[in-house]
Amino acid sequence: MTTMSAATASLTERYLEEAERYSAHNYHPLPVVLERGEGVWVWDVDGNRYLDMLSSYSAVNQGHRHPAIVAAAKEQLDRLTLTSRAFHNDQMGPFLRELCEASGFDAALPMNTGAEAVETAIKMVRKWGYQARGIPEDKAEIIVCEDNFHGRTTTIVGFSSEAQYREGFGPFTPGFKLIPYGDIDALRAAINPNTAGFLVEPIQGEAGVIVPPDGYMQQAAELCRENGVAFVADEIQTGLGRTGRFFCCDWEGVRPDVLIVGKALGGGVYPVSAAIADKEFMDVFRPGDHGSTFGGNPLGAAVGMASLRVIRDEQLSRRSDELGSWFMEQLRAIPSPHVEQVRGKGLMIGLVIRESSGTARPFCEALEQRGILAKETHHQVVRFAPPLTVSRDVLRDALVEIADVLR
Ligand code: IF1
Repeated sequence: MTTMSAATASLTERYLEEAERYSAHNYHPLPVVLERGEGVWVWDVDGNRYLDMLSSYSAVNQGHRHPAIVAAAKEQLDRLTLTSRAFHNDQMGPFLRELCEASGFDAALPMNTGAEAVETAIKMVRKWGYQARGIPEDKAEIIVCEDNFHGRTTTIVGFSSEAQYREGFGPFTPGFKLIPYGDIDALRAAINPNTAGFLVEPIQGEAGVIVPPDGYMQQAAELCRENGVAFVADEIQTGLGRTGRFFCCDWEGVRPDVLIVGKALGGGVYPVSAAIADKEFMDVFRPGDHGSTFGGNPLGAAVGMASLRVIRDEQLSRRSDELGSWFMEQLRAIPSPHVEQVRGKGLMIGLVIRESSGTARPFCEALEQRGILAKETHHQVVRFAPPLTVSRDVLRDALVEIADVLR
């Protein structure tokens, strides 16, 4: 148990009060105030150490402040940080080359947040639909799945099936069609001559780590290919080693038409995202069509290169695969009346709490008291997604605490 001394407890309280007073109330964070991170560990202002089992929703796959990524950032900070795309810089080209070579595509359009890269993919696929497929102007449709999460812009929440993400933010962008996740027949039925693309998460993260039936991604990609529909994989959360392969699509040998990456591309140090595709799709963009003040900036590019190299050099995908399957096995072996299911791939894991046992939040609060930071999603699911650099020993120690809480 970690205890707070009276004196320092006021430190946490003071920070909590200040955040409560000055911040919009758009989150319900656990009452922990972090001040330092290193590897898989973070420390709060009272000196308590926690194992980070969220990794900022998979943006910290390389661990907090990975030395190689921090060094690359510091070096670039001392050279050049922002030029805009009105001029070239000496980092963007090399970064995009490494990103394209690592992912196996012709070209990439660099952005910053995941939502911006998703919006980029939406514009790319619509314009491709008009130019290459002859879809009548303003009639392009993109199929998406129920329980999707692709970001928080008004266009993206407009096709969310989660009422709270839409409430009060209308009117929304037309041209999106919702189908059940994992259902090939629903996809087949939804495709029509105006369908430009199908946008899908290989595993639905925010929905609670929903793994589709085996073969779903492969069959969906095949169906899209047969119908000339662009297959767009949102790997912002599942990508870059998280599920035990470099991309989750690799589990089924699927090569999407458009690949969207973000989060860990910035190594937990700087926002870096991108839409990646072959020239058939990428070349719909002409100068001035689309852009971003920070997209492709030299600091993000230097960080992005270092982030990719760490994933490769430390074989984070293989670690995620091996440690993830072992960890899920151990979680399933815990005798607990509260656990309905343990699901996921690699170190992207969701532990489902039975409704009869209440919600996942109290379990997350109990874990916090034991030095483990995990976050619930959608009431019943405790997400376990540690940095992919985590060791088996650390996970073994965590299992002792997790088992205690679950009992
Ligand atoms: C929040 C969770 C939510 C994503 C996928 C695009 C984006 C995300 C598959 C947008 C972002 C974040 C956003 C953050 C919490 C977290 C999240 F799924 F990871 F748990 F919300 F659902 N595609 N996911 O997961 O990327 O613009 O945020 O860089 O909004 O609360 P972003």
